[in-house]
Amino acid sequence: MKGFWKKAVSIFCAAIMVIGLAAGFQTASAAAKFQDAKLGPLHVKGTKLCDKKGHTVQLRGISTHGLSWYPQYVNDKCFKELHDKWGANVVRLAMYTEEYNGYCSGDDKNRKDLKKLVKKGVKLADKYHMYVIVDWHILNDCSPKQNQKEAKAFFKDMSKQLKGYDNVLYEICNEPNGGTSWKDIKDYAKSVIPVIRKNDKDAVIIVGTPNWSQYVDQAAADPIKGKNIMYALHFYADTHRDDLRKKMVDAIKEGLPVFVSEYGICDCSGKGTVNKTEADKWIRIMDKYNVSYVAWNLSNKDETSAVIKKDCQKTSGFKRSDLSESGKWLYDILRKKAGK
Ligand code: IDC
Repeated sequence: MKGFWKKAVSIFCAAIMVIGLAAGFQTASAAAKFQDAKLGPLHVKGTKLCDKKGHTVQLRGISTHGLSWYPQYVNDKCFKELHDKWGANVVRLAMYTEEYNGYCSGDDKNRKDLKKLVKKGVKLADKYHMYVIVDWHILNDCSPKQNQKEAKAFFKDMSKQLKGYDNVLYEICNEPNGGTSWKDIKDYAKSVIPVIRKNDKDAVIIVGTPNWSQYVDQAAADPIKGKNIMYALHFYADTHRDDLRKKMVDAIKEGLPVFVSEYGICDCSGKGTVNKTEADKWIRIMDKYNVSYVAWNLSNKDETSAVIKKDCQKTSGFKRSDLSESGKWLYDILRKKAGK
């Protein structure tokens, strides 16, 4: 009798384990499917980003550092891991225009290499079911008008080369600054957007706003005509707090589709204290309004915004112990949001 009960109990336990494992597996694969099911062309409806069925989509992911600077992270294993393990559904390819061998300051070979790298990034993102932002990363060149001619040529060629990739969003000027007016940005956007539209009539295009992509109120007061246009708001949680959050919410309430195409949880120098309390306030409010958010930055640079520790030379296969404080925070947030 004793033996019978022992056997019965162990069979029962084994059955429970099998059911548990199957349920766990199902949840994981359901979450993965949920993420992937969102791929396909996106469009903007009101203030929201939507998939082809009209369902609201929230993109959450990470931005590369400057592509010339840290090209090594644009690799197959790393992108696979960002999707499968981190739960990212978007990667931003930040291509500086001026700094560090930027697209406009470097030579012809550099320009060719950068275009190749952008294309590689788009293909890898596509392979691993992620959206991808092609970012014309102006910064030292305060006004997008400074390199407008080069921008037009770049977007003309890239949108032609990337024809047929439904996963591409174009960010046409990272952060206008140095007193650049909304009028100047609008003029620039009006000359660059048609160039992209010629090859990709429906792609979502993100436009930077004055004062390092913070004055979304100015864009809300005078938006650009045309469809599938979103407006960038960038924040660094230890610097930008209630005031900028209010600016974002007010702009959305006025009907502006806002996209947080870059943020950090440290201060605006990309360094300094990691402020998780303020970061979590940002996440809550962005989630509430379904705003997409992309974290700065995928590198091991010695700065708190970098997600990889400075002494880690790996370019994939990251362990938790390889991640910086902001890296661990991001990893946990992205996984949680993706249901992993
Ligand atoms: C910073 C990088 C840093 C680099 C610098 C170049 O983190 O390694 O030396 O650019 O000027 C932005 C910009 C982004 C900045 C980031 C942090 O879009 O390029 O990256 N930041 O300063 N806007 C607000 C903060």
